[in-house]
Amino acid sequence: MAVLEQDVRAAHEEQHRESLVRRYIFSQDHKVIGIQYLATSFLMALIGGVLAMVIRLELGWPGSVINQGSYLSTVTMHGTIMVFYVLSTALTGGFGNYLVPLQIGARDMAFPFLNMLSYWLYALSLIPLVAAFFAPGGAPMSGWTAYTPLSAVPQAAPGSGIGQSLWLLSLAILIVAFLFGSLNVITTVMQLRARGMSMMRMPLTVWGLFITAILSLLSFPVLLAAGIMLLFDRHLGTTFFLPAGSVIGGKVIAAGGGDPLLWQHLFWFLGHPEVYILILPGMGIVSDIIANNARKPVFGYPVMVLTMAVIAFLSFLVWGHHMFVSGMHPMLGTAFMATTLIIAVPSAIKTFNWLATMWRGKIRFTPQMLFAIGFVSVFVTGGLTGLMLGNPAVDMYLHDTYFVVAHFHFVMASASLFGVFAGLYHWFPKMFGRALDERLGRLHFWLALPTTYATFFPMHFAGLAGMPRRIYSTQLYGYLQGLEGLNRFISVAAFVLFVAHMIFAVNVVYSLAKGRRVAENPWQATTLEWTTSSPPPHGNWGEREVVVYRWAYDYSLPEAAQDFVPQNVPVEAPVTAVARQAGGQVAPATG
Ligand code: HEM
Ligand SMILES: [Cu+2]
Repeated sequence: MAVLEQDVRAAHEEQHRESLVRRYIFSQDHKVIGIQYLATSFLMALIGGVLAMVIRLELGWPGSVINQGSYLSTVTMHGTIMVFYVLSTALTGGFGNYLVPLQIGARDMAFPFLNMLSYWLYALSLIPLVAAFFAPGGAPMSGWTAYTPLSAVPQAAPGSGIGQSLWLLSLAILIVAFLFGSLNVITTVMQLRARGMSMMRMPLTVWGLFITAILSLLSFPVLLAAGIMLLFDRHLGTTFFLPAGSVIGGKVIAAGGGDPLLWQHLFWFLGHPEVYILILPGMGIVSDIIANNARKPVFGYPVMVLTMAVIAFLSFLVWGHHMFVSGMHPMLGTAFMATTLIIAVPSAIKTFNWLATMWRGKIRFTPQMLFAIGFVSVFVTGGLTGLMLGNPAVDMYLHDTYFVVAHFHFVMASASLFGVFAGLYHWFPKMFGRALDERLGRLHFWLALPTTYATFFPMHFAGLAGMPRRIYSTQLYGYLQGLEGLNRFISVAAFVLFVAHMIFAVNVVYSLAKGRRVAENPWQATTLEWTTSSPPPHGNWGEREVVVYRWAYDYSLPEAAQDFVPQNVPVEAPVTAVARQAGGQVAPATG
């Protein structure tokens, strides 16, 4: 007996010695991993943001900073970093990890070790990515879409050498991280929901992250396979993407039988679902924040779930709208037009429901609510130009112009970034026990919203005037020279936008140290994460067993004592029990 006890104590002490590293670095706690994902994503956002500033300096003042080659590398790395290493990771890795177990009443993810591995693969993928900047020939120049043959033939451009291989290696590692993460989210939602938490009682945030995980699991392997095939083309002599008789730099390349269009098909088969991977979590987050701040149930909850599922399904059938000018048969173009335009229907229904949720609500204009409303605004703005681009006859003229750049910076870049900010203002208090400063938050929003429009809206005009994307100067062609003023205006707006987002960084540092301390439920919200301490303990719920009795949107029930009833309050409970069960601060009864 004594020996056994000693063993147990020794093991316990060993755990304590390890605990600092185990708890904060190689942690298997979903909350720590979520915060690690968020923090790393923000570090990457800083790099991506600085690259954007370099791009705008060059376009505002042509010839001032970089040459044509490094301009292409800058654009490529900016797009790659922002799409894959900032927005995807912050939303699925960050919020996915932090929120899914807490909102369904689980103690952790289904596979904590796989979860830790997922984060560390992401961290590992950053090494080849950053190394690409320093490779001989520099970073790749083929854009975030890595179109072949530019990305397939090492001698095609300076950045097509080692830089491109490092880029592919990095992305392959990151995709494995995404796949581990998606498997975890799907299994956790299917298997670890608390008693009473039926699927149709889950908050829309969880629905958004769950559907996104399914989407990732089905689409990312295609890009992984394509990336490996491209690495084979580059290093092992295959020619999947290289046609016979290609001439590069005056020399015929020894290659035969491949097709560069194959890459476009494989890339966009992932690529379009990927843009929805970036928007669906935001849609869920924003739905919950709007309900919480309007003090009303989400309008049309089952329809909100259904439309997310429909959007996800349709997103596999539209990839050809990125290839209208690739010489596809007009009948095929028409088919892709039809599927593309049909996606507008569920998107419009969602927008209607967000507005209906706010309609006649007692709206609190907290920073998270402002960013949620901003999300709806920029999403609609970008969605409308999507409808235009979805027509092949229009897209013939607008493809590869700044009009497309405007479209996806509204609907993808700005919308999902606003979703991330809304989520951070909302859940920061849960993560750290202190709220972000509201005045700084409002300043952040009121500076960011107009400058987002001032930056990206004029790009429509540049596009209509024929300005191609990925061009490093307005001085190259006579017909572009009239666009110098417009571009300078865009650049100045972009600099202010950068400053606006820097206010957020200041707010984070300030609030971590000095922010208002909050109890369990500062926003008087209904979902489960607000029924445990801020931050929640390891295991989330202590000794308590979580039981769910109602959906996530019991706001302003006429018979309740206050204007919200948390999900763990029994339906037949007397009103006084509501306050006790809810824990934390409970609002005084209103009217
Ligand atoms: C919800 C979010 C959406 C996101 C995140 C998104 C994202 C994007 C991105 C990133 C591109 C640029 C691809 C590139 O050339 O590099 C793009 C292009 C395009 N988008 Fe969207 N989009 C969204 C919604 C829509 C909608 C609702 C439609 C149509 C109804 C649409 C139609 C198009 C079309 C046709 C193109 C191709 C334009 C071209 O390259 O010429 N998008 N979108
Ligand atoms: Cu698309």
